[in-house]
Amino acid sequence: MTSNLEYLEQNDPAVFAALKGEEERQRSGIELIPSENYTHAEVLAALGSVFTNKYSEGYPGRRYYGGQEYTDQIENLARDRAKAVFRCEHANVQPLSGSAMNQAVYLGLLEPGDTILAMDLSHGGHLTHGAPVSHMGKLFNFVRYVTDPVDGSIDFDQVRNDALAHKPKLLLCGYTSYPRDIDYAAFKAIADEVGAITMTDASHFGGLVAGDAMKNPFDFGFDVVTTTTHKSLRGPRGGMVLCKKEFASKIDKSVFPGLQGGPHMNAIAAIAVTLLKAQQPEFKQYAQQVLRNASTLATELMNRQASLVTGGTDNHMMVMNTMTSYGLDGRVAEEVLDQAAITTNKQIIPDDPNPPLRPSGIRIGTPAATARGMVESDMVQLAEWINTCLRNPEDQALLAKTRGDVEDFCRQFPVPGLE
Ligand code: DSN
Repeated sequence: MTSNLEYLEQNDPAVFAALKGEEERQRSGIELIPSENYTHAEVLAALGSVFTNKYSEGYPGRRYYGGQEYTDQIENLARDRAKAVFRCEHANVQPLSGSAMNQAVYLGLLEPGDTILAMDLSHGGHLTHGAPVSHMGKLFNFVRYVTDPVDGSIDFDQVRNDALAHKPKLLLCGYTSYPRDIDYAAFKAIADEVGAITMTDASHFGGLVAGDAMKNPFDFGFDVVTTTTHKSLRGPRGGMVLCKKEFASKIDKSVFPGLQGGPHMNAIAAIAVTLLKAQQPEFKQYAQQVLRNASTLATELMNRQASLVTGGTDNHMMVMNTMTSYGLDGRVAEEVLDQAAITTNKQIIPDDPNPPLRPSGIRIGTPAATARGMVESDMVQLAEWINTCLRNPEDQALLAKTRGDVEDFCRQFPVPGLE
């Protein structure tokens, strides 16, 4: 029988060639962007399934189209598994992305113009946490807290003062580029003092919470947790809003019909699969290994020449100041490492004097490398390559040789979903 991929090869060789090229890129290099990962073969199967053909506006048992007996099963499975994995009362698995899930929370629980207290973009917050260039930054009154210039910790005196002064309706913690864990109890105490809803954007570390390797905000009484499904959770691209029952109806109405139309049922099937995987003992081991690898890589980089924002990591990522470490801006550092088949991403650092496309740092993370089976001893080798390349950015022969070494090394580690 002809497989779907064989049809693609025969009938659209241009797309097929790009797909094969990307497969080989993912196989032969080391993926260190902290928000990327390798998903499971079962997730790829669900994503490429006939669920992509189906419209399912509404929710299980209350749809606007017929033919929903299997989509209802799938969405109920995904919701129930999400509630079990994250120990929460309600789950909405329909958001198409991380931005949509955060927008759904703000638009569902607040009124335009309401105040939200959240982390500043250059200190690690996400665009949807109120960056002035985002629509959310225009629609709501965001007040932004920053981190301590010396140790990178969150200054809770400042957060409390801002909360007392601005009376936010929502207090948001969570990050896209911050290498430390969160003091949920401290955030909750401040929110309670001013009557704010508590929300964590756990997109980066959702998988580490699911795997019990990092703290769960619901254990501290948080109201809402959002997470993308494709980062440390290792699922398809998508988002989830998890919340207490009292917010369930507002959240569901906000996602549909407030913000979105038809959910992507193939992605929801893949989220269900992802959450079954997240309940297995192997996933807990994976989550712990992600943290051990990050800790080792951070230490090994700092033992060489690297300066890391906050002086290390508590989670899966580190933010390297490439200007002070190597005299390179983040764009050049990213390009140098790309030449050696080591993929990172340029990143602004706290109060970065440089613009976002030429920032002062890069982000490095371990979820994808760990998914391939890399362990602490491999992190020592990665640190050595990263340091050597960034010390010698003009040495084309060295970069080419390192690329060969990296590709040989990577052959030992099968890529989930590909092999
Ligand atoms: N793009 C994601 C990240 O890389 O962290 C956040 O949206």
